[in-house]
Amino acid sequence: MNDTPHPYDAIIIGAGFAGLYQLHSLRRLGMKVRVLEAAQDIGGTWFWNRYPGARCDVESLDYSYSFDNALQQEWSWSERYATQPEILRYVHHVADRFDLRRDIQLGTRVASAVFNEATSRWLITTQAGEAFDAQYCIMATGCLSIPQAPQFPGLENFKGHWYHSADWPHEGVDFRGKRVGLIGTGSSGVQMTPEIAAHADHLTVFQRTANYSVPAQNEVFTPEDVAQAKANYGGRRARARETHTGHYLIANDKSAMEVNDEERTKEFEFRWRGAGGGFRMLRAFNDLMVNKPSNEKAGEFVRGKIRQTVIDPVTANLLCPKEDLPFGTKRLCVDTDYYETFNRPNVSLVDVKADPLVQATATSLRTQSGKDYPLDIIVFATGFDAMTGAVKAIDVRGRGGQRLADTWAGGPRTYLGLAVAGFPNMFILAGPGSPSVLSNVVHSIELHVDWLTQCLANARAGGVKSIEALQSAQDQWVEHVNEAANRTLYPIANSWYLGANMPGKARVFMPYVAGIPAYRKIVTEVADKGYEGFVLG
Ligand code: N01
Repeated sequence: MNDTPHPYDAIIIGAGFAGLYQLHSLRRLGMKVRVLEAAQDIGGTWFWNRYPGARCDVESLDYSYSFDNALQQEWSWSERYATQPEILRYVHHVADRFDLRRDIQLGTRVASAVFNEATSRWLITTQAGEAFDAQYCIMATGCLSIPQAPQFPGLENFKGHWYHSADWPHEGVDFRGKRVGLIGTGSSGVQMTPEIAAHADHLTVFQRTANYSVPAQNEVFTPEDVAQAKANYGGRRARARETHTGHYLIANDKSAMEVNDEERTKEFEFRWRGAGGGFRMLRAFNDLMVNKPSNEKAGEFVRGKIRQTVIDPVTANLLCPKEDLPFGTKRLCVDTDYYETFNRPNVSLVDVKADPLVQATATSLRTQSGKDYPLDIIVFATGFDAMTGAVKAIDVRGRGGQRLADTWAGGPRTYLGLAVAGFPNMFILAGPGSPSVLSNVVHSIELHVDWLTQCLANARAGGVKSIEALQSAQDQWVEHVNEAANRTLYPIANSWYLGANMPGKARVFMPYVAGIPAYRKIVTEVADKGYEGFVLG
């Protein structure tokens, strides 16, 4: 253990999109800042998730920083939906351009963060025992950073190889000549399926819940596309800021029930074939996520597409999401040739809801009924301890030694998704209680970083040493977040938005569903009223 902790104004935990922009912003205030990053390089999510086919489901022109016009003018995206390597190159470009690396410490996993009430400062200690003393502790730890995989007994004896989508070998995996089993049909599994199928001898997809997937309609940008996008970038960003999710898209302001069948199908077709992408599909009508009959129309449309695409009717039926899973209430998947892949002779689909996977043997995965699936490679695309996992993995202790993990045992409780009562001078970027994963998360990150940077600048100017959310303000916010969610269909699904994918995790809808403009208005008013709901000490 280091006796004299290194003193900083702020420690930022995580060097993904949020951590990098927060570092840049606080540096501009003249603060002494250090970023601690567990991985061996920067990039956060985009460092870890390098599985075949990994790409963002938000368009590259939106999924990028807007804070610096020169940056967005000099960087050229090559595709509508960028691949993981391209996004990682962009992150590196940003780090180099703004000379961020000198304040980032890689390979450094934070073990604990303890608040000192006498000094109003945080003692942040790494797993290696290095200690940092900082006025502010900023969690830029990401919403999807702690991989989650079923603990199959016998996996340790499996003679082949197994991988998780979020911890993928840097050298890649050679699937040629191999029998591959893929568990999970969320965004990661859906993206990987066509890529693995193209190389493996045989791919078995183990599906527990059929989810909805819509085509990305990805395209390679021509030089003219890029020039045009750059010429209109200001307008694009301005429009994106005002949409519900912070994306540049056209939201239809009609209900799916106020139009006739022909008009409804035309709109869905336009979004399926032309516009593409999940967020555009969710905005095909203004009530898809709040009105069951409207939602069901979207669900039926996708099921129709699956039945048209997949030749074998049994497989098609199995791939069709059931009616008890409303459209879009689990994160809508965005794919390229996912359903088409099940027409390949080397791909099979297994229903592991009917007959769950229960164990691994030396050479296979075995289901409850005793059926063995012989495999050379197992791929887990089984998701994450989302939204709270990375924060709770750190032993965070606030006022009176209270542990954040205990405070959040019944689900995350925040004020504005930014701060937690009892944990002064600690902030969370794009975490639970904010639009976060329901939005263009880079936009949400910028919103949070800009708000927090201004808050800390004001605190410094006013001689404020401690900023703490009031318990009453937090309670009201949590209630508001829940009410907003309960007005939608989202809570019906057993999704990771609710923590339902994690055994034993409290079932609480974690992101704020009312949209970016509404959220921005609230946080702006809070600041304008002298940080209402916070105690400035
Ligand atoms: O994880 P998931 P993900 N036996 O939790 C199944 C973002 N993302 O990594 O639904 C069998 O969505 C589980 O089944 P069920 C995006 O926000 C974005 O795919 O729980 N199956 C489910 O099918 C996304 O939502 C991009 O019944 C088991 C799957 O594993 C989030 O990350 C790309 C099982 C997990 O799906 C997470 O996506 C990738 C078991 N024991 C990710 N346990 C893009 O931008 C779990 N499952 C495109």
